[in-house]
Amino acid sequence: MAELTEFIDTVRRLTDAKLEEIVPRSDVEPIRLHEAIRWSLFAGGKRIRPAILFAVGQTFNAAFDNISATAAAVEMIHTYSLIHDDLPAMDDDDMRRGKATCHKKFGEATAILAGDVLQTLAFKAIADDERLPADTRIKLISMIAAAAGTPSGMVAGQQLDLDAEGKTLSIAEIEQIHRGKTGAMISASALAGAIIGNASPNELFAIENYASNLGLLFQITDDLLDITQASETLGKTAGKDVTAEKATYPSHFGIEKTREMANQIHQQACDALSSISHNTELLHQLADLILNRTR
Ligand code: GRG
Repeated sequence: MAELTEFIDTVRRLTDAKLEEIVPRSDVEPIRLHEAIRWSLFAGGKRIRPAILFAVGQTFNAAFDNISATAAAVEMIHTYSLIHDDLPAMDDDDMRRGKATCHKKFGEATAILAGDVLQTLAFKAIADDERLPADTRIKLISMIAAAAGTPSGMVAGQQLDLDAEGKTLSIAEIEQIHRGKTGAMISASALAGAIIGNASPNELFAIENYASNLGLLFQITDDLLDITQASETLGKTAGKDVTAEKATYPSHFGIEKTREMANQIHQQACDALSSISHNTELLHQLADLILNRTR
């Protein structure tokens, strides 16, 4: 695990350096918008999606310099989604990444615009990345845009999640929400690493399977942490799922059964790696980290 901690530190350093290049400190108007973007982007997120992207890229021998811009892009899309998710019209939250949410600090209009900038600049970062061949950039943009925007993607998952509040859902419906809201961008991060590393169609298929289990696992552990951890540890308001009557695995199955399911899904993620002939130790370690995470 010491190796994984070192790897994640490297990922954080490389991703943050690229984000600093894309959104540097600036005293050009509109300064308020600029500060709002940086407030959320550099608030101390775990950088899990970049970690998945770098780990898959490394598995297929991609150079780190070829990964950084896409890693920054997925983190920008993720941060935009968190800013918008926290708005009063959605989850209405005051705390994110251990700080005031973007709209609490800068107002709703600026928070919406900060999210808009992050989303559009994410695609520009990939389009402008001259280290990658043009066809790779187009593949990445198309795949990531689909993960965010199609009916099985992140935004649609958010809509289903909002629609589900206060309702009793079937397990298939809960899973559909999770696969969209959380899983789509986690899968996109993994697939981006495989695309940059020129993985074969069979390897892409295996990574897709690994990542779709990882995405589900991430959301299930998120649901468990929401119940079992304090707000200070999570850096966001704990216990909100129960208050908002959210459809979650623990609300459906209870905590113990949910833990068992998390173990099974972790195993499925690991099994999906067995057909890959490259060294997948790092990807196994990432799955372990997500299963056992405490924040
Ligand atoms: C508003 C378009 C739009 C989409 C919202 C990401 C999302 C979709 C909503 C956030 C609420 C939530 C709990 C989503 C599940 C995904 C998730 C666990 C997000 C938090 O990701 P972490 O834990 O956050 O990686 P950090 O802050 O560490 O980056």
